[in-house]
Amino acid sequence: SANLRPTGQQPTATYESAFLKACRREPVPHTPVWFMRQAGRSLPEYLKVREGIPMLESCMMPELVAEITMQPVRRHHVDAAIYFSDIVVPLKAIGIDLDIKPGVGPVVEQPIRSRADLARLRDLTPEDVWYVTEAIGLLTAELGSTPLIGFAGAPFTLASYLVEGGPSKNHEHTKALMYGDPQLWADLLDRLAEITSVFLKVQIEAGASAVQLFDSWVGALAPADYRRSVMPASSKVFKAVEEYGVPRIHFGVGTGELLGLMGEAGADVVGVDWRVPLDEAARRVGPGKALQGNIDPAVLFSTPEAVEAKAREVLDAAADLEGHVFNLGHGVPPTTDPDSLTRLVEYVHTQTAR
Ligand code: 1CP
Repeated sequence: SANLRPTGQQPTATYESAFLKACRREPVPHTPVWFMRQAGRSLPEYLKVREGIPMLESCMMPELVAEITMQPVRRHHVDAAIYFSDIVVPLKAIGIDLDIKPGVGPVVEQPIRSRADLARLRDLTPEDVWYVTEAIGLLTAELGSTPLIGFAGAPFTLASYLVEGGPSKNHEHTKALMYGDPQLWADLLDRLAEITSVFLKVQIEAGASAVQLFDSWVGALAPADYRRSVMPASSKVFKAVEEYGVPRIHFGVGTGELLGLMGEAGADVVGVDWRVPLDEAARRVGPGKALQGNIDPAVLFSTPEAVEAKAREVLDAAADLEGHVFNLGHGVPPTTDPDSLTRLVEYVHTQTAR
């Protein structure tokens, strides 16, 4: 069957897209490209439609979400769209009192640090995030053969916002809980795994062709702590969506020492930041998985020649990979010149055309 999903019909052209082929480690017509945080503040058309609308409110407006998700596809001709939302949206949807503050990020009014606090994390239902189903319905109609990537925050990274109360450099409260009360920590991550699993299922059932689990801040942990205190919850999420047969991407920043374990957790594609060359990352991850990445986002502020040289370096390191999805090593910085991204997509496509 052209469609591995048990429900609905996915157009064969989507299944046969370069992005999904690379995720499945099949031969591709060209190396597919998309960018983490490709929608957003680097695009003037984004700033225009978001004017006067708070971030979390915008995530609950299906037509606006569809428009913002389409913007980088139209402008840059990337090989995949990523659903416009934020990792804290499912937490907001179950009634956690949080906001996304401009220039700061997610801020949680009452952090979760005790057994009693845990009771505030109720189950997520598809009805809680009706706007996601509606927006993805609009998107699959408009995207044609371009696949849509759904995403969620991984249990550790979500926990870091909930426990710290907002963005944090050293994740001190989070680690204090993890080391100091392992049972409460395990229960917290398990709760978050349940919520995240439902959130990803909703996106896949609505039409997402792949999912990415963002464990952005898990690079703060040593491998032994990752294996003991994080991997069970992340594995649970990957297992929960396994039956759909859509590629599962797993990404974090500063995770060079964790790449093998992050693959082992249940990913089909492992995202790599800019610190580890892809040939070395492939050795750490082992066979049977595709890789995604990994040009340093900061090079986008340099000259077009420097961007091309760096892109060439990434493609050379990826030459022997089983499957490669070209991406940045982390998100598009807000002040990036969008033309540098358009040129980069064009460069990778022409350099790798087969
Ligand atoms: O390409 C796209 O469509 C972007 C959609 C998107 C994604 C994938 C947004 C919109 N947020 C995210 C995921 C996300 N959110 C992650 C994982 C990805 C990553 O590592 O970058 C994380 C850690 C967050 C949390 C978050 N939300 C931050 C980081 C704060 C910190 O701890 O340093 C910030 C600044 C936000 C707000 C946010 N999310 C998205 C946008 C466009 C914004 C900016 C707010 C605005 O425009 O008002």
